[in-house]
Amino acid sequence: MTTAVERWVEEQAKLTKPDRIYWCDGSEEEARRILEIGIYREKIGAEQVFHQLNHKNWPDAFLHRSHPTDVARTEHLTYVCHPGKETAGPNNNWMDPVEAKQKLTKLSDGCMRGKTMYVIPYMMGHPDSPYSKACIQITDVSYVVVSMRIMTRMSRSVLEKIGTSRVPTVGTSRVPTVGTSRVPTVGDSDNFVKGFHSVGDFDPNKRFIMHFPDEHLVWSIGSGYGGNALLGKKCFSLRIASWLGLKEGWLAEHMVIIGIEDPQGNITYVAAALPSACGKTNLAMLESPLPGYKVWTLGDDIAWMNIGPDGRLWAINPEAGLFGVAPGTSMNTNPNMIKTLKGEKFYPTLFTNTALNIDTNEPWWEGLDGPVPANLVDWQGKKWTPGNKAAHPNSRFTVSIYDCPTLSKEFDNPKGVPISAIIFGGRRTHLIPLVVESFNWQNGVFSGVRMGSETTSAAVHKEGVLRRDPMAMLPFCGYNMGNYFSHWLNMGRKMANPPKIFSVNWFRVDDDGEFIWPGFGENIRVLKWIVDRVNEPDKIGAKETPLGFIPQLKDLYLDGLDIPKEKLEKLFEVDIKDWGAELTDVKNFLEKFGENLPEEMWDEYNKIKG
Ligand code: GTP
Ligand code: SPV
Ligand code: MN
Repeated sequence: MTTAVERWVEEQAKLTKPDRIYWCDGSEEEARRILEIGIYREKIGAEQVFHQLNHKNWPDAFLHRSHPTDVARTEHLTYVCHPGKETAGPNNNWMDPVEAKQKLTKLSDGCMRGKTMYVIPYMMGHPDSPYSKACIQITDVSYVVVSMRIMTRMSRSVLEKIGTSRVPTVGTSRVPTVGTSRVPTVGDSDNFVKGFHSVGDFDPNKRFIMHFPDEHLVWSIGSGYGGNALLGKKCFSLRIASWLGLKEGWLAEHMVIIGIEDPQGNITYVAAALPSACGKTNLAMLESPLPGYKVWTLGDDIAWMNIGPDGRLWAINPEAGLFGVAPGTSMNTNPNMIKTLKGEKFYPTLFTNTALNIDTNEPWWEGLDGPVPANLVDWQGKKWTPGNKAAHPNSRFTVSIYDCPTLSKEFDNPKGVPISAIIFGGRRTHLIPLVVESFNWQNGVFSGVRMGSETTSAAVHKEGVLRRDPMAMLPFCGYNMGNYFSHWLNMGRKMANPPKIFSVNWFRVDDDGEFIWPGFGENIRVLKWIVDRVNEPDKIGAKETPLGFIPQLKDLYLDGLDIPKEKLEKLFEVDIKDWGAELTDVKNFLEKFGENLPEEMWDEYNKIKG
């Protein structure tokens, strides 16, 4: 008797016509074999392969160069295919599912000819967690297989889980306008998330990342880049999972999870949403310069949050690895990440599109410690000349979270950790204060909704342009964000003890365009204020403003910081008359959601507008 997984794989093979089908077991031995083949291919001059780096300085680390047109997420080619356009909302590209499948079927016909189809069984979340999900991805790229081994819990035992795991309960959500979409009854043995991935011929004109939320299916063709190709990550754990969260009453968010330990040894758990390339990984591994304070890492990109029996919000990180931005990472900015990259617990570590020091055979990127090496090849393997970027600005590493020296001992706790504070933050060079505490849940949800951020190189688009990015989820919410905002409000109502909500901005600049706040490790000073406001609100001061509570300089621990007072004060300026353009921009954005925008958001808007 064939299983549902075997039947699905057979169907995909019939379409894609690979030479071979290989079922991955997720073992280290398997990863070593795949890498060896890639290294051999490099030696004979093939493309899309692996280069072994200096093992002494970077144990078990390999460099991979991607196709030069394929170096970041492509939001304009990413679609969410609900049966109704309204369900996808103005925040998503939409295509009718039938039409989308016809298009993809055509593009996928024979796309794996001459190649191996790898079948990857994996879990998002700890296998014992009630919140985890079993998934299958097929791919024709060995780099994707090795990356998935690092980023997820990949194992044959997942196959046994499929067929016994529970079918998601549907229909508990109280949000009105999703009623048009049909949720198919998923048979028990069919209860797995399906990911179809092929790079096709890398043609950017034939590149699509399509999501079919009701079928728990992602279909991605034409790109081998991270978020486009590692389908457990943004595609499933955010776009599809956010939809499951709406139906089932939980939240899938683009958030860091950390535990902040104070000098008494108490640990307060916090989740923080910042847009792509805006500091999540750095925050997740923060090394505190304040004596007695320590940050424990649970996740750097994605949080799944459920309401526990105690009425609190409990978070798990569904991932098992870190896919982080290389440029700017150093012993100075993020020592724990450098230690993680050099860790030897988990095999292997991958670098993608960094530069290469050809004298020492080490990876290199702008901002790494030490002098610029004399002999570099750039991210495309060409001799580097000063004045050009050596590493691609969105070059990244893929490394196991188990190699992280600050990994929380709760990381593998199937229940997750209880969240006491939620932080929203954007990259804003002007206007937005360093930190603000919201008045209450609804007011905090609005601070997330009106969030803006200047665009980065994590996706293909013009950099540095301000765009609204609610909860850092604009590219990742798998349905109409108007309904997503209602869902957030509903979650607050269902909790006996909801987290406090804060917003932060590390990126305000002075008149010379220099960052005012030192950021990185020093962000612990802001976290300390947040934790104190959560645990001892009467003991620690704050000033009321139209946006929320803001610390005065005396309320922040600033000892040892060498920044003039006038400069620091600039970080907290809130002059509502400067907010005209900002509020107009927020209003224009809110209007896009029409009837789907909850009334409460207009109430909050009007309170600030005054
Ligand atoms: P994704 O992986 O794309 O989701 O990004 P991320 O949010 O994890 O961002 P990451 O921590 O990798 O940081 C991205 C860039 O922001 C890097 O170049 C960092 O050096 C820089 N950065 C991070 N934290 C700070 C900070 O506190 N201050 C300043 N000025 N820059 C920061
Ligand atoms: C992001 O862009 O937010 C990332 C990298 O975390 S990717 O996985 O490619 O989306
Ligand atoms: Mn991210």
